[in-house]
Amino acid sequence: MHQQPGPDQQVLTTAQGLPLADDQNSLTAGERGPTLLEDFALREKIFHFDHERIPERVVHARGYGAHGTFTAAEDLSDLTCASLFAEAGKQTPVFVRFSTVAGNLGSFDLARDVRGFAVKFYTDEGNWDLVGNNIPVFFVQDAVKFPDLVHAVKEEQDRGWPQAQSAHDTFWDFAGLMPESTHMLLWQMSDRAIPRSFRFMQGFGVHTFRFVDADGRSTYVKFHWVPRQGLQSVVWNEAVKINGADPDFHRKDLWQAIQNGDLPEWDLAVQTFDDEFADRFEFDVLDATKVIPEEQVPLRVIGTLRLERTVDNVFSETEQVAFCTQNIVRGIDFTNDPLLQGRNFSYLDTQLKRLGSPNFTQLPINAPRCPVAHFQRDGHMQTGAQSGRATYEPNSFTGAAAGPRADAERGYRSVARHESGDTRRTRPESFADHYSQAGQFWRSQSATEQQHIRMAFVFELSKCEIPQIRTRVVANLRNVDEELAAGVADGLGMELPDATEAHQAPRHDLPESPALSMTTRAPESFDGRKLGILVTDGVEASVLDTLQDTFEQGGALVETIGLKVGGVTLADGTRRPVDHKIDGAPSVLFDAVALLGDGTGAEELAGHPATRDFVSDAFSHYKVIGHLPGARALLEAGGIDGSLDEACHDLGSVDPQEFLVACGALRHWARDV
Ligand code: HDE
Repeated sequence: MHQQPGPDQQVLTTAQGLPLADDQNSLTAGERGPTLLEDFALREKIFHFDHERIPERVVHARGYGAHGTFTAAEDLSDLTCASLFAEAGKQTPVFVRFSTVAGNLGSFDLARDVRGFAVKFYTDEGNWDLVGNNIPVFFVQDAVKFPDLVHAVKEEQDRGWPQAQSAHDTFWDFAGLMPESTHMLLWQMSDRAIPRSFRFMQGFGVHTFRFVDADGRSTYVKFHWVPRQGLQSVVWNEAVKINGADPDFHRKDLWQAIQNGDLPEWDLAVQTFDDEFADRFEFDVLDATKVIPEEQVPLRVIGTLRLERTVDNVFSETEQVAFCTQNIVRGIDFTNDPLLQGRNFSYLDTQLKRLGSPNFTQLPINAPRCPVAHFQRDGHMQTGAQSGRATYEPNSFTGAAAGPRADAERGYRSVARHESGDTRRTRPESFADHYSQAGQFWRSQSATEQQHIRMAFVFELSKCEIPQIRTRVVANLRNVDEELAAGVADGLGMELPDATEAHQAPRHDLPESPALSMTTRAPESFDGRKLGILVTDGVEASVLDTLQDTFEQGGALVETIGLKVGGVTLADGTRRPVDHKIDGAPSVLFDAVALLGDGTGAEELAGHPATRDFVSDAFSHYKVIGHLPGARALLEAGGIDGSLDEACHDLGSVDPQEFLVACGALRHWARDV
């Protein structure tokens, strides 16, 4: 059907700007005749459509981005001359992209996986890309093993599955044969790999970098992003169900939070140290499979990142953003970490493949927000019309015709460092301890965290069809912790194999590092989290309103769920629309739930199979539950009426404010499920 443009509407044109009279019909010879080749409007439209896709990222394909601002906390000139840290309060625009690693662009958000945490700082001296993850260590020590790792975790080539999962033979085959991955496996099997949302996870630069001051003095630095929202994850059974109920759970969460003005924030903190510390530290600071415990080198907060704006166009911004680890600024430099050195090649190379032209730096999302002047010319999709006469230097022209020149004082200088030695392909002996920090991580977890790690190993290895693959991994785990290995072997129903012969004997005396446990950074309140209210006909309007207002004033998001999306009829006869129909909003989508039911309304809802799952899942996922006395039928439907515990609150007697405070607790782990 043809619609004329309204007074404020633009006229539809071709890409050449030609206004179109009709976009409903192609040009044919006669009313029912063949389509004419002459129809340039049809050809142009379909031609462009045919070319809409670009190659997805070979890893981190599925991601979600947002714009924000970084604010420096202090003048850091004692450590670095990077201009973004020059004074307290200095602001730098940023673009952040979060991602999963293994899945394709269209995969689900709650894969058990590492999350990317990539930040592009548009500084006044060029772009700095801090391309990090939500886990501070990595699977392999040398870039040469990265393609093998990724091939192993991606879907298997002879069958094309599994999608976005490490729970299959090839991944665990590789992991078992690469003992250096053991520390990372402990993190990957922890709840960190199933975060509640991007807003509730840490970020890490992983490698050791350098800060460089104005005199060229360098200090080693490790970067950490610490969420002011606290750390929170879901449980595995929940993750599996969220993927079905809402595959876009994480991207929607970030979008909703920003749209609602609940702007997420992270502190940027650093660990800095010198050569003397590096020499005496138990492990090599160039080895990306190791952390430096915060108890040994404490964090220093140097600024805060706030995400403020969702993108206008996901393709132009989130898809076309091109992070490159080689993008650094004056005051920051690399180290010889062999993983980092390899990355510095890979990212630039991959952007050319994805974006098709070396001029990808001119796309608005990638373009620096400071003056850019160089002699790089032409190429596919050149959008700049560079002026002047000389396109080389030195040249003898003067003024604008001469073009730009390097500035020995203001320009970037690499740190002067002394390197020597024979060329060779060997792994340094200082990288040889593959188990000790894995053991330290394990011992630093709470009992609940340990249980989840053990269960994750059992789940993943149960998906491996080849018994020797399971055996090899458990043999490696014996070098981490005997109890862990025995627990996993028991869960798999197998004999405990002999321990793998370690290249370097594991140490079991590294002290616990409480900072490695998520429990030390749990959220302090329900602020920024989501309450799901199951509501039936017959509920008092004032009860629903007070609960909703209390939570919203406490910074929470509230969504209501009923039998029909058209709404419920409250006790006073008024109709109240709800946000979701029960089948479309299982309790896995909420951090806590309230069951507001009454009489026949509650009985009717209780008869629905989705209600049973809503209630029983909320309970078995350790959630705080509020319930009105009239919601008895709902508790019965979920089979939990006989097992209510101290995290199940009777909203007939408990004040909504008290319930809000109770919901602030992460989960009721003590619950017997
Ligand atoms: Fe990446 N990685 N990576 N990686 N990585 C990519 O670049 C690579 C590594 C990380 O949101 C690719 O643009 C190699 C560690 C993030 O756009 C590619 C090695 C860490 C993102 C690439 C690593 C990361 C990527 C794919 C081993 C944490 C997503 C598409 C030497 C510190 C960035 C792209 C975004 C993306 C290569 C290891 C983080 C192919 C060769 C360690 C967050 O260039």
